[in-house]
This record gives sequence, structure tokens and C-alpha cells, in this order.
Amino acid sequence: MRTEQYLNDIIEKDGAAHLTLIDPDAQDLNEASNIAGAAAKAGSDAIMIGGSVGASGDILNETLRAIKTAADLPTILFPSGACGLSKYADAVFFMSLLNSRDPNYLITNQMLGAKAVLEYGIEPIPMAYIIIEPGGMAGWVGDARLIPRNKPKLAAAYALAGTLLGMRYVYLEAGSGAIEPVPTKMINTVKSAGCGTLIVGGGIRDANAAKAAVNAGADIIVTGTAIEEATDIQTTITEFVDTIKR
Ligand code: 1GP
Repeated sequence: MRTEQYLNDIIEKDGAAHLTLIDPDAQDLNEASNIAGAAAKAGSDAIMIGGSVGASGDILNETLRAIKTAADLPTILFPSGACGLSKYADAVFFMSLLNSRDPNYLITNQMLGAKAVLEYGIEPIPMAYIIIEPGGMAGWVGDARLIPRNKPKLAAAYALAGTLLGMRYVYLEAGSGAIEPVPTKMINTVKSAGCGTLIVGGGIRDANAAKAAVNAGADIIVTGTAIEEATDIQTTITEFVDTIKR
């Protein structure tokens, strides 16, 4: 429970936490190292590592080692399947894509990876993953039956089901690089339904959007593209962090 407790303590103290997403398939080792170093200096709370395609094997392991050298922050895997596990990480979002049509993303990959999680000694954080329109690459790869943006009650029903199944975290995902983030009304409806720790990501391009998500009920904000595309990475992360925390 080390990483989970660490995040929960931050949320209690600061009102929200910020995760910096690094996709080993999109960022080379040098870029990953720069982003991780900037994230630590800017006060981001942890590094999330994963991606829908290609974030596995040597490149995943080497990226984690580069991140660990550059930043003294917890590393949390965000795997697209059992291939996205690495012994170099501190924790893993042990997640099920609840609105997938494909049993591979509901339980088969989890079955395939469970023993490795224990053997590697990485901390599993049970998480319900729910993909909202437009869904991006994650939605396509995960064969998600995308939640319509104007149907917040559907997202809330999935989140509650995940919570009752024992998943302590819920992640509302609009898809990396989404034109618009998850609607604030949906965030609010999900949080009000009584789910656990609520992560929101996908299409959060600036600090105002991040703050709006937190005001609506998000506990953790994930940003990847906005950091990847920033000209000044540390300043951009600092803006996110300073704006969402009280
Ligand atoms: C993707 O939610 C994350 O899984 C981050 O999305 O790249 O749009 O920040 P962005």
C-alpha cells in the first residue's frame, strides 16, 4: 500500500495529486529522463508509465531505469496488457477496462500478469478503467464501448460497479490527446455516486481544465500530451501542480 497510501495522503493534504504520464513508445530515453527530472522539480507527485502500443519489453525497462535515475518519484505502470509489466516499477494500476467488449481487457491480461506482479514485488493498485468518447487509441485498442459524453449516469454506474468489486481507484479516460477532456458534469456525477479515488485524464491541455476537473470531483489529474508538447516542460508541470493543489 506504499504508493497508494502516498497518493491518498497527498490528496488529503493538498486536495488533489498530479501524475506525469510518460509513454516509452513516444518518448526516447533522453526525453523520458528530461520529463521525469522536470516533473520532480515541478512538484508532480508520481510518474505513470505506459501506452496503448509498444510500451513493453526492453524499451519499457530502459525507460523506467532512466526515470529512476532522473527523479526520486514513485513510478506507476499503466499497462495496456500483461506485456506492460516491469520489475523496475514501484507500483502498477492493476486495472480492468470495464466498458470493453473484449474479455482480454476485462480479465485475461490480468490473469496472465498476476503472478509476475507478485514475483516482481510491484504494488498492485486495483483500478476500474472507463473510457469516454472520443477514447483515442486506448478506446480503439481496448475495444471499448465508449461512454457517450452526454451520459454521465452510465459512467457513474460503471464506476460504482468497479468500486463494489473492490477497485479502490476509478480512472475516467477521454483518450490521450483528446480534443476535449472528460466533461465536468460526468466527473461530478461519478464522484457523487460514491466511488473511491477518482483519476481523470485525456485531453487536459492546460491548468484551467485541470482545475475544472478537480473542482468537479477529480482527486488525481493525469497529463501526458500537454507535457510532451510543452516548450518549457518544468514551467508547464509547475502550472498544473500549483493550480490543482490548494
Ligand atoms: C492518456 O489520460 C492519459 O491515457 C493522458 O492523456 O495525453 O491527453 O494528457 P493526454
